[in-house]
Amino acid sequence: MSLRFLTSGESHGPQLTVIIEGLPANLAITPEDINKEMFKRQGGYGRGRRMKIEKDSVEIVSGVRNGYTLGSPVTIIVTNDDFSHWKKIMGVAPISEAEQENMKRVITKPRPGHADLVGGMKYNHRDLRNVLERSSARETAARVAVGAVCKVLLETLNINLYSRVVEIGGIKDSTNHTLETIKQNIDTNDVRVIDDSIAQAMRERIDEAKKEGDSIGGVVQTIVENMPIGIGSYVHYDRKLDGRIAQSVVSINAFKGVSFGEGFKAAEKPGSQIQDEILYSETKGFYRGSNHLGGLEGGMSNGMPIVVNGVMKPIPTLYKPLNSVDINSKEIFKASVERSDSCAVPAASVVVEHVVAFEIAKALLEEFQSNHIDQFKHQVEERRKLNAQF
Ligand code: EPS
Repeated sequence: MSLRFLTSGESHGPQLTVIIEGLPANLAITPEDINKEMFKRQGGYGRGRRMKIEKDSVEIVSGVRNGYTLGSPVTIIVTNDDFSHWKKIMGVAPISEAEQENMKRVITKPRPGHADLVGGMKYNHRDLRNVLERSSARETAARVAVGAVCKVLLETLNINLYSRVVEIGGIKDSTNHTLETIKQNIDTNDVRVIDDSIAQAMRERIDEAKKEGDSIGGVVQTIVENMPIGIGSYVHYDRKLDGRIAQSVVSINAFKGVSFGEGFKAAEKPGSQIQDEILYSETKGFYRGSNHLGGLEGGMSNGMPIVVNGVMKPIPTLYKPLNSVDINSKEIFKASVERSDSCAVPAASVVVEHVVAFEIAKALLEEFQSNHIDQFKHQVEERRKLNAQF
């Protein structure tokens, strides 16, 4: 059995819930370990008013006793503080049609780019709130909680993850920063970009979009350091680690693409500049002279840092009116909303880091089946020797 999780919860419902199954026993974990990551996801320049209402902090309600995992399912709860304003509308109890009319919260005007229209058609919902409550990016809070637990697990193996923003609304950090520079400058500003002068240009671009009632997207990057060799497999499509990471990243709300290492630039370069040469020394064993491929060959980790890039489209909830059609009257209307984020790229970089952490932890636990943490650590240490022994 491998590591798995299930999330539940609506954006304005009482809470998000997540159950994680397959964690080894005796892993030291506290709510604070998770909360510090939740806090990062809530921040970032360009977030809207909702994040001022929420103070995402988790409660662990099963699977952990006196600071250590038991090996049983771990349940984590994130309370939605905004629910206090939505008790009737989002309540479990049935309400009359008249009450529903009075509340004026029935949504019949789908937003272009969101799940609203197709979701309504698919599930036969005439109130599109029934779609948007679950399709909202609020769900990513639950996935960060899962990833935060996985990061704690990975830290016990000295595997660390770093995430940053590389582009917002066309403004790029094009410098080829070393891993050391990235590590030293991570989390230093509110756009999560390494270079402070670029951060200012990005903030100005976000302000401009906000003033125009528009939204902007960007590119984020996650790096996984100190990955053991041979995680994932070339033998079957659904065991390839890059394929699994790609699925997870593109499943994040508003993500439209993923690449590894130099990614789409590989299309422009000759093979001699894209493959990473194989070198050997007595002290290091086998190693690579470069990392153009982002640490993955044949669907397996090759020991170099794993570099994952994700592309986020601009958020579809816009203040700027776009054409759409009311599902009841069939009249064309210009959509306008009360509340949204103009840019969630910095927050999304945190989400990518956490979904990657889950996929890495899952692949490692599949490779090294373990009931408890010492067993897991021992097997990973043995694998690390392979490089010098092969
Ligand atoms: C979202 C709209 C906003 C965002 C929300 C995603 O929420 P609301 O409609 O309540 O103002 O803030 O993101 C989150 C709640 C979150 O936790 O990231 C949307 O339309 O998807």
